Amino acid sequence: DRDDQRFVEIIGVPIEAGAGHPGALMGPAALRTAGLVRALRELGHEVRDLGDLTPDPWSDGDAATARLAEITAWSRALADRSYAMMQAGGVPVFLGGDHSLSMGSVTGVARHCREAGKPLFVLWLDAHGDFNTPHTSPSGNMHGMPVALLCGEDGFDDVFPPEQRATVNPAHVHLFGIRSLDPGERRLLRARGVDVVDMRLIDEHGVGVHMRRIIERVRHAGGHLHVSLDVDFLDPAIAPAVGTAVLGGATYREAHLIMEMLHDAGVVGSLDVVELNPFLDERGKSALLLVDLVASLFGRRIIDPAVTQSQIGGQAV
Ligand code: B3U
Ligand code: MN
Ligand code: MN
Repeated sequence: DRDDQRFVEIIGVPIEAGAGHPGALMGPAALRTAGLVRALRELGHEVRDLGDLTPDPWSDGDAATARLAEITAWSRALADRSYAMMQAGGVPVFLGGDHSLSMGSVTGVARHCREAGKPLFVLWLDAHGDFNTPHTSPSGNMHGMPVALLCGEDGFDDVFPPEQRATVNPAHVHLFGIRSLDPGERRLLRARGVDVVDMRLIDEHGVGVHMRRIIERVRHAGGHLHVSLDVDFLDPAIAPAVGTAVLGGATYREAHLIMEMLHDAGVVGSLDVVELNPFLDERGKSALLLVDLVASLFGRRIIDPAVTQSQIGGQAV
């Protein structure tokens, strides 16, 4: 019996049009095969799997136009669904699919938070900043742009109609695990005052210091924290199932510690798990690791601590 049981609603978003490599559309299926629903139920949570989202049909044209039309269709459908899931009072979990899906998931969450008068904070666990715009992107891939869209940057006018738009304050965004930025997005991140916890900071201070700082800020504001977990946040040695692997990622133990601290703080209200490309996995190990990390985020622990934070002089989180 635990006092932290939640109502968790899961939805698959099998989109890969935002990525440079095909395969991410198999992500939701692989996460289900790896036992995501079972792991959450074993922790005592009430879990409802809504299946996969289906967007309205989109019109095609040349390749680039078709890709934009497809991402637009998914984003609009997901923003409405995400809002509805928030209104239902549970913790929505969005299974990707490439990271462009966060344009929809976070927009729906932001609309709910705006109406509820709750400050929204975003923790973006990623190797990349995902702060390119159509003007700065070297690749044109939209999975490298969702944070810029969410922060209201120019160049995304056609993705959402005005009545569906809901943005995030760039000063409430925490990028974490960053080790690859393009020149244009680096300039924009600085200009907008986004907090970037890069690998240099993590190596020097450890993940705990920065997680405590972020958690404290959200708690002090009485805020909602949306966590967006890109598989490439993790080191490719432990999570090879990504199209855009970058050396020097988070270790197994850093990643679990982050999830455990987030759970104990009780601030996480919504989650994306994105960029899993099962076609590139090794015997399902990345999918299985992600399920274990989500389980840590939802309360799985090695043993209930006998020594409390105050006994070791740690800062309460
Ligand atoms: N910053 C590069 C690479 C990239 C961003 N996100 C991913 N890759 N997954 C870009 O294309 O915008
Ligand atoms: Mn990434
Ligand atoms: Mn990403």
